[in-house]
Amino acid sequence: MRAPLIQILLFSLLNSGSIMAGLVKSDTEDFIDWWPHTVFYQIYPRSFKDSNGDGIGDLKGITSKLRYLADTGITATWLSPIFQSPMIDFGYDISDYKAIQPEYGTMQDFEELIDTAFELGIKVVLDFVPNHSSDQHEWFKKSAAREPGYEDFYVWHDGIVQENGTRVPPNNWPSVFYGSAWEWHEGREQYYLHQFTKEQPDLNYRNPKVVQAMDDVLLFWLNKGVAGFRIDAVNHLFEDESLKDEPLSGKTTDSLSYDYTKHIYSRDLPEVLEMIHHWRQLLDDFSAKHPERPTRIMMTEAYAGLTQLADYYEDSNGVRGSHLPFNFHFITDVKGDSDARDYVYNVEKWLIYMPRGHAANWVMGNHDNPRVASRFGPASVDAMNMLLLTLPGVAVTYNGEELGMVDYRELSWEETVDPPARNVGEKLYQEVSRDPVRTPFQWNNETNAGFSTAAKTWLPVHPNYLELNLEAQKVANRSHYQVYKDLLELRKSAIMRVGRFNIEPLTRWVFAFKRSYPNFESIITVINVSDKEQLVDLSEFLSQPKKLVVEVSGVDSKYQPGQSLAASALLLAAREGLVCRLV
Ligand SMILES: *[C@@H]1O[C@H](CO)[C@@H](O)[C@H](O)[C@H]1NC(C)=O
Ligand SMILES: *[C@@H]1O[C@H](CO)[C@@H](O)[C@H](O)[C@H]1NC(C)=O
Ligand SMILES: *[C@@H]1O[C@H](CO)[C@@H](O)[C@H](O)[C@H]1NC(C)=O
Ligand SMILES: CC(=O)N[C@H]1CO[C@H](CO)[C@@H](O)[C@@H]1O
Ligand SMILES: CC(=O)N[C@H]1CO[C@H](CO)[C@@H](O)[C@@H]1O
Ligand SMILES: [Ca+2]
Ligand SMILES: [Ca+2]
Repeated sequence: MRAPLIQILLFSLLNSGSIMAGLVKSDTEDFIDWWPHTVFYQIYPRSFKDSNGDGIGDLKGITSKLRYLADTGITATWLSPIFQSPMIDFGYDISDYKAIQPEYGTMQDFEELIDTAFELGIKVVLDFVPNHSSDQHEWFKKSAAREPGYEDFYVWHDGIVQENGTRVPPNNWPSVFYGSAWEWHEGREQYYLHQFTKEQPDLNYRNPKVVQAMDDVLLFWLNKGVAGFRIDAVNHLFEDESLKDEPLSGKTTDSLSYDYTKHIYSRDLPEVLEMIHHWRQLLDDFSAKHPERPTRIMMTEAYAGLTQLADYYEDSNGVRGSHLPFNFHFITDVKGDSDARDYVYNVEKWLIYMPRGHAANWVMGNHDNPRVASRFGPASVDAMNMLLLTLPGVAVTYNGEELGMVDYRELSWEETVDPPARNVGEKLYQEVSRDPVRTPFQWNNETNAGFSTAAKTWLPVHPNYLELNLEAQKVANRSHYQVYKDLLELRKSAIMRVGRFNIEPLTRWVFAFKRSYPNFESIITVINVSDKEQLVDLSEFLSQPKKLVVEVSGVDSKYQPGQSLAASALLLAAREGLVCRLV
């Protein structure tokens, strides 16, 4: 029933030559491909499910929960790093790109994960961390020892000797995680660059051998059946060869803080785009060679400007790059006190900058940022999931957001393990720690929320798990989880895939958007981002004064699915969202 409807819509679309904002497709194949309308569910492996009772999540644990993803209606997942690592930055410091971290399992466990995912119709995307390896990687050890072929695998420099004989780093660049971005290496007697922790030396992408070695890594995992990669910190790949001092930002006098300089020589260099194009080509070539398999895709992580992110999609010469440059605006540009205009502006600006023929994407959370319930307040959980899941294009959900999990802000200094938090010390750790958003997934009300049978888990479980857990939300009549699931069900309808899109602020605090297509019932999402009840008139927005029928309502809503509403006077509770069908 679903596929033919899409074909009909598609056919009429192509014939009318019309173009829809958000999910515009000039090209039929892309349009019906698996990825432009998918929800990507981010799994943070360390905290998802522990299968062997050591207090640390693992691959067998993930495999055992893939059925949960499928039951929820999730068809794609991206996994934070699962590769061999000393775990200084919890897997973002890789010591062997082709091996599984032993505490997470074996290569066989990974193959079983892929097979099970395949059976359940779930695509698996891996995290690719190209900017830096671990200092425990063979390449770094060889490079430090100046072994032939590896001398220039990393960014090395003698440093500068001052008049009184003191040696200092080549420039003033600070690391993202606090402190100088340069570390003296006793063995090689040179400084090496590290944009993150000192245990994460930056690879040198000006060396073709590094590019080759990384291509090899990508092909290795593609051959294992992964659907693509999410590329970490991509805008940090290149540094200006002059290694000049960066101008000061004026934001802080602390020369060790990342905010100290304007990162004009260490971030967002034009060469980044060339690398993205190179990897896109590799993926496209692989996809072309394996037409029986799904298209292999690339998602990129960069907190960068709109113009740049738009160029990642496709540059001014029409060269395609990242399928999905992550759109973090709901994390960075709207806050608990944002009004309706801020939301509308954030949606519109992405659609305006995104080149035509691409899929929009919306990221609501990840393992680096506070959770929705903590950023916007627990009352906003359903409305934010409605926003995320009814906008056109791809949605990215961080694990636990379907339950409305809350940051565990009360973690003590002793319990804190996140490197940037440890770096800034006991007084300031709470301001930067990412541990509160990484606590174990809350499956049920048993020991450790059903995450693990261990006496102690790697991060403590949030004590609210007795009430807030999946099992409870499954049996409850209404819950965040059920709202989430209903929204995924609604996404399956053709209108959500191809419907034209428009969005408007109705009042200072309420905005609405609509997916519509001639002869189909439109879907309307209305959201009140204020802390007070709001009365709105939707008639003008809807243009035809028809009847609204509730499709999905929040946990505390007085409206029930199926209930009819008058468009001219709709009362929304504080932070309420509502998804309706226009009949
Ligand atoms: C050398 O000079 C720098 C300032 O240029 C100063 O920070 C450093 O402490 C001096 N070192 C010695 C050994 O005097
Ligand atoms: C634990 O969860 C189960 C299933 O949701 C429920 O039946 C039981 O009452 C809960 N027990 C406690 C102590 O909350
Ligand atoms: C679900 O709703 C029914 C009827 O409205 C009620 O009797 C029942 O107690 C509710 N169950 C829970 C778990 O709230
Ligand atoms: C969102 C995200 O994945 N952030 C990562 C960016 O890269 C650094 C270093 O690899 C990680 O620490 C972050 O978690
Ligand atoms: C009129 C009104 O509702 N104002 C409040 C709406 O919610 C925001 C965000 O919480 C408050 O700042 C306003 O005072
Ligand atoms: Ca384990
Ligand atoms: Ca770099």
